[in-house]
Amino acid sequence: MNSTRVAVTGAAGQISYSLLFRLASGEVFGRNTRVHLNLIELPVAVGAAEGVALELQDCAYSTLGEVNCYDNATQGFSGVDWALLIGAKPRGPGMERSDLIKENGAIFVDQGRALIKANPKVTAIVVGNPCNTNALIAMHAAKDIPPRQFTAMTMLDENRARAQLGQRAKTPSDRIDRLFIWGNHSPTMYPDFENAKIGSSTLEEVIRDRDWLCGDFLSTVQQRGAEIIRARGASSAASAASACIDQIKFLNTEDKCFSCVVASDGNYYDVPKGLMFSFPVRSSGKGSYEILDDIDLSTYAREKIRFSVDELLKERDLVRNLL
Ligand code: NAX
Repeated sequence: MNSTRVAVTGAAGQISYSLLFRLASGEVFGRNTRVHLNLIELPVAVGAAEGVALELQDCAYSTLGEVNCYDNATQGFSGVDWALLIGAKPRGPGMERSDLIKENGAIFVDQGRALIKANPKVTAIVVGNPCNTNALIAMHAAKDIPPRQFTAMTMLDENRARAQLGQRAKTPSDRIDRLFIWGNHSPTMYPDFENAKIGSSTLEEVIRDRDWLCGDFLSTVQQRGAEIIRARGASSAASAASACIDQIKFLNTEDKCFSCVVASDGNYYDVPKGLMFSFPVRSSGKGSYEILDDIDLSTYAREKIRFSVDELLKERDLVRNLL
């Protein structure tokens, strides 16, 4: 039997409660891989993480190995193959996005440094918001780990877009190909419907309603997080966990194409070097990927993407002292 070790920060939080059981069950890494879990929490919440560890044991998954709880990232990241950076401070009442960026920045400096203890081939997925900029900070702090081992999550945004388009086209969402999210995991993200396909048709040949695509579709996907907070009184959790599961599976599935926040090297689509940006990627398996370089972007798409570039440049300026 193979084995893999996965660290999860924010292990007592809502997303983790939907994620950990699926990681342990064999669904993600297969029936022949034993999954060891390192649950990392703040000291104040490590007791709750220990409760989750008890429940994990009680599922009697044959694929689950050790479950250990830690109140610090340095111990928690020791030897891990996957680091899922989910824990972050939530935005409090009256708090500006810029305050949140600065407050969470410090957490991701510490966590990036702590990743030195991980397997040198670790794959990091940042979920905690603002996830692009947090990933940028962690990537800079983890000096010995190649930038391409850092990713952040826009898979939830892709799934949201896929679901909306599937409903509108009256087709199963997995028949939609080449649907990718560009940019920041924020309302400036751009879900590129122009390059999407359903079977051999373009999406726009099936959904003959560009006003809807440029209007309600875009705003629904871009504002979905806020809509869920309004309806549920809490941010997306099970759907975020599901997207994180998708991202891990896809990073392990050769040739799978999907949306992923990765470091720009400045060579693709005029995105400045060094930004953590959501691109279409093709998985090379085992946690690795290439950016797809053959997407034709219209003037309309380029303008939308520019907004997100500008927003990420501003976010980078806010945390420049941490880079
Ligand atoms: P919760 O507040 O339920 O849980 C967060 C947990 O993280 C808490 O238990 C807290 O004690 C822990 N934590 C905070 N700082 C930590 C640190 N330095 N080390 C270890 N643990 C720490 O939030 P939850 O709903 O689980 O969401 C977690 C993060 O995901 C938030 O930042 C949220 O904004 C973000 N999201 C990201 C999404 C994405 O698509 N990228 C979508 C969903 C979600 O909004």
